[in-house]
Amino acid sequence: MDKATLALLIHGGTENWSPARWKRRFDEVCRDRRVWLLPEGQGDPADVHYAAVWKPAPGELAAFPNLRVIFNLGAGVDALMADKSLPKVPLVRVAVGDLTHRMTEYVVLHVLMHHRQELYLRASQREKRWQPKFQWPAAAIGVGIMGLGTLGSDAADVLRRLGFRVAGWSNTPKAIEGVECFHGKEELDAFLQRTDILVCLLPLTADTRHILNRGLFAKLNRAGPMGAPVLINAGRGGLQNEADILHCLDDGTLGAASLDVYAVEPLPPDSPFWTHPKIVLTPHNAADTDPDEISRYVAQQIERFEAGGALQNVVDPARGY
Ligand code: NDP
Ligand code: OXD
Repeated sequence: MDKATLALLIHGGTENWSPARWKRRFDEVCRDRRVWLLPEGQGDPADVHYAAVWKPAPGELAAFPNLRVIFNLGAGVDALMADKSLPKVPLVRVAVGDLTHRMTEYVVLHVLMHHRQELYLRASQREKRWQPKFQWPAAAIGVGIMGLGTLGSDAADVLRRLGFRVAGWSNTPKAIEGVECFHGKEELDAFLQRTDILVCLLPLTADTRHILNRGLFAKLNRAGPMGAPVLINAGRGGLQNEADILHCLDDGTLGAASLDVYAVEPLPPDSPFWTHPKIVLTPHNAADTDPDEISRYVAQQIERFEAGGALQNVVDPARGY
């Protein structure tokens, strides 16, 4: 056990974030390394060189004076970026095929659900109503993906292959086969105007907070076969103005919404989102990080780093993602 210690700080609170389960996986892939599950910690904080974390409390990581790398056990690092005392060491995030494909499943599921009028059809079934409506083809629908990074670009490619007219919006210019690419604030309106189903896979940063608001929804295409545009947000709750979503669903600016993330999580029991007939809600599980896959990913990165190699998927603190 002469290798530097890895500390686990996991505060998810749901089944996938069971700290004991993550500890077992890390013990298996780091056999010759001490793995401490904190805060039950046992040793000297100075021994900790690596930390693998999910939603650590602000200030928690500052307790390790010899930290070399922080591994975030998810893709989004907004919670860590908000910690003013975060040690100034490389922060590595998750960008792996397993997580990406889970998110693409979620996005495709929800795009198809709205495109194929599932809310109407399920209500018809409950009411024993045999009244099919006209079903338009996928090519009639413009899907616009905010965020063309690891997750957005994969979802865009699969949706394009299903026949949707796919566009994406990012910070910097992109070229993706068959996807109309927009970037920067100047091109946001043009992107929105051709979008019937808006999918948000942005990171939460100072620039993107509350970007999903009434002003933005009002610029989406209203002339498509769906009648009113649809919002799908699996990025972060802080990206959305929740009062605006409710108003826009109620006055018809939006036709429906699929939401996976919320300003406050777990979503409080008195949130109107739970029972809103135009909202399809999931409990922040669009794309779970799998303990088997991600413990291996972290262990491999540490081995490579200790052998003098470069870390992968390092966050740029200036951009915040
Ligand atoms: P990436 O960093 O790979 O991609 C982020 C994309 O957003 C990039 O294309 C980037 O542009 C774009 N972007 C960032 N800021 C802006 C801006 N101000 N204006 C325009 N575009 C912007 O992240 P991932 O794709 O891996 O993940 C995206 C987010 O998904 C995560 O941050 C996380 O919040 C969320 N997530 C949610 C999960 C869930 O279960 N609900 C699971 C996993 C992730 P550019 O390429 O030019 O830099
Ligand atoms: C993530 C998430 O960021 O699960 O990976 O939200």
